Amino acid sequence: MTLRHTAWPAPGAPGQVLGGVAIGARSGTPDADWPLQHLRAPLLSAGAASLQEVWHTDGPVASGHSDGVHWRRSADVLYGVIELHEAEGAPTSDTSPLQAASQLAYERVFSLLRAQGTPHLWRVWNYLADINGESHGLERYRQFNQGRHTAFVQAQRDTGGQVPAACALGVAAGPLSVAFLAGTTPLVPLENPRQVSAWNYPAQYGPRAPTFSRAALACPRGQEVLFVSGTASIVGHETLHAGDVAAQCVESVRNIGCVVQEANRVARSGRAFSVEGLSHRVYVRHAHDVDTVQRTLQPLLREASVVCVQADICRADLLVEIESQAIHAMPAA
Ligand code: 3EB
Repeated sequence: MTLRHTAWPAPGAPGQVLGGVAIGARSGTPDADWPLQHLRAPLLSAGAASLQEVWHTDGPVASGHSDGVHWRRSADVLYGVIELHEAEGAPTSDTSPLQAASQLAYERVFSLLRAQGTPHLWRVWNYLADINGESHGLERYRQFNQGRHTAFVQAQRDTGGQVPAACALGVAAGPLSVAFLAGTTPLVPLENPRQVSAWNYPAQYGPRAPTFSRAALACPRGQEVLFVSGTASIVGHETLHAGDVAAQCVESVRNIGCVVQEANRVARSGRAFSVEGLSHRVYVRHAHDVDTVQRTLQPLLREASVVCVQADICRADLLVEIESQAIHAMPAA
């Protein structure tokens, strides 16, 4: 499995495409015939207005559309995307449209993964409109958490411990968009000793805790992949440095460093992961903070690849969130 950044639309790339994400302004590109998540958020990094990140694999692939999920798989890895308009859920008197749509999206993902024999959900990218807005007496991120949690319970999946790495960000408008990587082999979930596990957050952050692990190690054939979830300036369960975007950047990188250290206790490729060796996507709440963010991160992340995107973070007091990943080859057996 490899991940490539390309201009959008992508020139013919070698290897088989599994799927990917297009970040930034839509430019009238015809939809790809492989699953492509559209992250409808401004790209803040210097250069182009849009960027495509594509997962490649070698060997034969199969693809399909199942119940609204567009997917493509190799022998051991499946990438999929589902976009749902909130009206497509089945709200009841005590579930909001967003909650119902979130539950439905995850139910469809889980039934696809069962059918495809790739039950292990490794990494999920969640985007929804107006994440900090309130309706039905609850912040919309918390409604999303309720729907996601219910789907995990109904599929008889763990809601703590063996849960995927993830991120959940707000965009200005558009459908609920969920992309995911899953596989035939279990992930090794990782937690951050400086942070309360998100699946164990106290009720002050909503009636249902978020269902994600701080990071996951997954092993597609011959490789070890580290997915670090969206990571923010949270210590214990509390936000630190409200109002100070530079300090939030430093705290977030410190958290990523701790998770990387946890990964290195169990990694088996023989090569240690490091913060400078990961590639990062940085979500910045206020576009005008991007210079401060880049200036603060540069000495910490050095030569690492960093893509900055404007998006809303799931707590109103968070100004920045960073997610990261790296792929290491396993030594030949
Ligand atoms: C946090 O640590 C910040 O709900 O899937 C980070 C990563 C966050 C994933 C999710 C939320 C999610 O609580 C927010």
